[in-house]
Amino acid sequence: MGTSTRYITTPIYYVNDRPHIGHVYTTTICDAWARFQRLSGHDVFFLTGTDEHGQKVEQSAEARGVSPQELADENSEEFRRIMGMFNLTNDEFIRTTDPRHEQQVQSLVKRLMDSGDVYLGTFEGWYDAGQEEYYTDTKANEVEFVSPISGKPLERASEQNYYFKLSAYEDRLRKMFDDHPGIVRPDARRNEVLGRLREGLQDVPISRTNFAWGIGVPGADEHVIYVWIDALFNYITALGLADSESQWHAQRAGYWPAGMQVIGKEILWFHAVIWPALLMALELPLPSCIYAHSFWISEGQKMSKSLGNFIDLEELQGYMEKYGSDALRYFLCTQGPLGATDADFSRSQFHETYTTDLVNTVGNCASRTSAMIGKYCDGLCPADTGECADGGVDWSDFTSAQVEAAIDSMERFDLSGSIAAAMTIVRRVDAFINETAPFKLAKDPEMAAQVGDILYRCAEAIRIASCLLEATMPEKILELRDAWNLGAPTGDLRGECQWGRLAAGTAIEKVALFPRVESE
Ligand code: ME8
Repeated sequence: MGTSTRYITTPIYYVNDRPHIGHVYTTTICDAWARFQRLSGHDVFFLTGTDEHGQKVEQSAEARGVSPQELADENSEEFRRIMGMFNLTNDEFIRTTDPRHEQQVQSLVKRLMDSGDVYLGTFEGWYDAGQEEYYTDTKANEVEFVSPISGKPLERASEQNYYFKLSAYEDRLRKMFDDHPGIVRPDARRNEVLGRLREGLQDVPISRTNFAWGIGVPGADEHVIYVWIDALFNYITALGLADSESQWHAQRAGYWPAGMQVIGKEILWFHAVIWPALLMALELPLPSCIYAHSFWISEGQKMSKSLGNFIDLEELQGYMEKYGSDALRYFLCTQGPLGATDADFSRSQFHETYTTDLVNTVGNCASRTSAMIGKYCDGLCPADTGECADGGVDWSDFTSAQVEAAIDSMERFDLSGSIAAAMTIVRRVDAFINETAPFKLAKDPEMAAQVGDILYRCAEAIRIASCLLEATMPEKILELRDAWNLGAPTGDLRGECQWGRLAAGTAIEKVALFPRVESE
C-alpha cells in the first residue's frame, strides 16, 4: 500500500441478533487501524453497518409480530449505538435496506446476468418440506429418505434458481493466491481456503423463492437475491461504485480497492472465494487484504446462544465504567484473537493486563516523569544538554527503531505487535529511571544538568510512545497531550516521532492516567 487513500471495512452485522463482544471487537480493531492511518496522514474511509435481509430476519420479525423493516430499524439502531458507546470513528454506517444499496445491488446483479456470470438454472434434490431444506443424494441415503426431524418421507423436488458461475473462476482464484499470497491472512486461513479450493468449485445459487424479505432479482421479482450476495456488495455500494451518478460515487469511488477487509474466521469462504470471484466477474480490482481473525471465548467456554454466555453490551459497559473505555480498547487490541487462535475473555486477565501494562507501566512512567519534572525542574521540560550517561541507550536510534516497528506492524494489521513496540519504549524508560535514579542525583545541586538530561530523555521517549499508542487509547493520550502541552497530532506520525521534538521549557503537568482499580 502506498500513501493516500485507505479503505477499511468490518463485516456488516445481522440485525436478528443483539450486538455482543464479537461485533464490538471487530469494529474496535478496525477503528484502531483507521485512527492510526489517519494519524499517519492517510485519507481513510472506515465502513461498518448492518445486514438486514434474509429469511432469519423475516422469521424473527414474524415471531415478534412486527414487520421485518421494523425489526431491522430497531436492531440496526442498537448496532449504530455501539459506535458512540465505544468511541468508534466509522465514516459511514451502511444498511442493506437503504434504497441506495438496494438499487446498486440490482444493477450489479443485472450486470452479472448480462455477462452470463449469473444464469437461471434448475436444482434437483431430496426436499424436507417441514424444514424447507434440500438433502444431497448421499445425505438423503444416510437418513433413508425420511426426515430425521418430522419423520415424514423426503420428496424428490426441483427448483429454479439463479446461479453465480463460481466454477468459471477456479483458475483465476488459484492464480490470485499465487500472485498475491497476502490477500488472505493470517497464513493459516489462507491455507484453509487453498485446501478447500483444491476440492473444486461449484456454481452457487444466489436467489431464493421461499421467502420475500430481500432484494428482487431484476426482471424476476419472485426471486429474492441471496442475502450473502446482497451483503457482500455493501463494500462497494457504500462507495457508490454501481451508481456513477450518485454523490456517494463522486465522493468515495476513489477509495476502492479496499486496503483492509476485516472479518471473523467463520465467514472466510464468502470473503476469500466468492467475494473475489464476484469482483473478477464485475472486472473490479481486488482488495489488498482480507484479514480473518479468530474468536473470543468467554471464561474458557465457547460463547453461544444456547449457553447464553455472550459477553453483551451491558457487561462491556461495566468494564468501561470500572476501567475506562481506553482500557477496554487496549485489552481488545492486545489480548484479542487477532491471529489464528481463539482468545479467552476473562475478568482476571482483563484486570491483570490493566494493572500491569496501563497502571504500572504507562501510567506510572508518565506520572513519575512528570512528578520529577515538577519537583526538580519547576514543571518545565528541561533542556537536553547531552551531559547524562545514556545508560547504554542511543535514545534516538532506539526510539526510531521502535517507531518503524510499530508502523510496520500496523501495516500488517498486527495491532498487538505495534502496541508492543510502543510499550518497549515505555518499559525502557522505566528501567532507565531505576538505573540512573534521578531522584537520588537531585539531592546534589551539582547534578542538576544531569537530572535534567535524564528527565528530558524520559519525557521525550514517553511522548513518542504516546504518539504510537494514540490510535488505541485516544482519550488517555489526549489527556497526556493536554497536560504536557504537546499540541494536536499533525498527520505526520513519523515526523512527530522524531527524537528531539519536545521543546525545552514546555510546561509539563503531573498526570495520573490510569488509576489503580481493586480486583473483585
Ligand atoms: O456474519 N469473537 O454477521 P454477524 C470475535 N452478516 N468476533 C466475533 C465473534 C466472536 N466470538 N462472534 C462474532 C454476519 N464476531 C454477516 C456478515 S459481511 C458481508 C456479512 C464478529 O452479525 C466477527 O467479525 O454474525 C464475525 O465475522 C462477525 O462478528 C459476524 O457478525
